[in-house]
Amino acid sequence: MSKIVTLDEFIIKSQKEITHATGELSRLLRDIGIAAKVINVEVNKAGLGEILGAAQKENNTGDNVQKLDIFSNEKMIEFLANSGECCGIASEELDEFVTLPNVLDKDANYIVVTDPLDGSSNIDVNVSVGTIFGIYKRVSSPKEDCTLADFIQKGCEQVAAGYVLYGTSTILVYTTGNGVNGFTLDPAIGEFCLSHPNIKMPERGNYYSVNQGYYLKFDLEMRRYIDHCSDLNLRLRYIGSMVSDIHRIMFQGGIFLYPNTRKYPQGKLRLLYEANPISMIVEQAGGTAINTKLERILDLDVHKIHQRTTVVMGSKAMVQEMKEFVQRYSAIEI
Ligand code: AHM
Ligand code: MG
Repeated sequence: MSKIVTLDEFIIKSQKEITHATGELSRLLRDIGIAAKVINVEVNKAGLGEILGAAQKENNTGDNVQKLDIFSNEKMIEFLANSGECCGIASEELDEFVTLPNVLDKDANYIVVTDPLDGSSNIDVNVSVGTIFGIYKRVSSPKEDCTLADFIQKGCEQVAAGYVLYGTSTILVYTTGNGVNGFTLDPAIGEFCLSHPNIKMPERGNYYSVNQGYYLKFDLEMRRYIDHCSDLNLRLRYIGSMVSDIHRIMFQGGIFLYPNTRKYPQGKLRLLYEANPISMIVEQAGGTAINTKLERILDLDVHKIHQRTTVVMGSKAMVQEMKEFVQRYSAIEI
């Protein structure tokens, strides 16, 4: 029987392989893993919300059942604040970034960007959701509070990125820029265990993932490309939770698109805490991540925390083919 490798063991082992590693990033990743476990417990009992609420009323505790995305946000902040390695957080649930005070009398050298519960509209109907995170080294002085400059670094400056998918099982996938590994939560021992080492995205796949309900709102070249996917008899899969849709593509190959629409002329997804972390993972697994202007997402300038972007990501050969469609049909439209 092969030995179980837990997330903590894997992080420590990987740290040893990096010369001059200080252990700070490892501690941060470990604490994100703990926050994910706490969020997982709550996500799993989401359907019990009303029952728990009623019980609380009877007990007159005065507690409110929190919305899960707020709960997840608070847990991420709480665990990152305790880690002592994180000086600030930007989150989908916060208008501005928050500054975390130094604990343990040491400088905190990292900032974290996160969508604590992506696709949260799926919760009420028992469909998968996810947590997304990206980690950067701060560029401001460790002696001061973090600044906006720490958060508006390009995605290619991330030192680590990952997601947690709360699906039929709970899986944490992360990269520190040296390949991608996946860890499934074993409920029996309460640990994330290495289940998908060195994930490589297939060059092609049979899936395309896009909200085809917006078809008529897409630009001509995008409509042509989607027609092409349909002509090829590719299977359309769209869960409406980016983490879940991308996770399928990580293993089975395919392409995920969220183009501009009339409602979202810049695209809907957020560059900082959705597109950039997922792009780092996709690229590290051998895939490609660009916007509909065919620019590499990780090279895009970040101007503000809640900036939006269009997204095309997935298997290398399929994204390349999509690029050719855009080049061909946008030329005709001009
Ligand atoms: P959220 O962060 O508010 O949950 O929105 C992000 C989600 C993505 O997970 C998903 O890909 C997309 O929004 C779905 O949007 P739409 O319903 O427009 O297809
Ligand atoms: Mg989101």
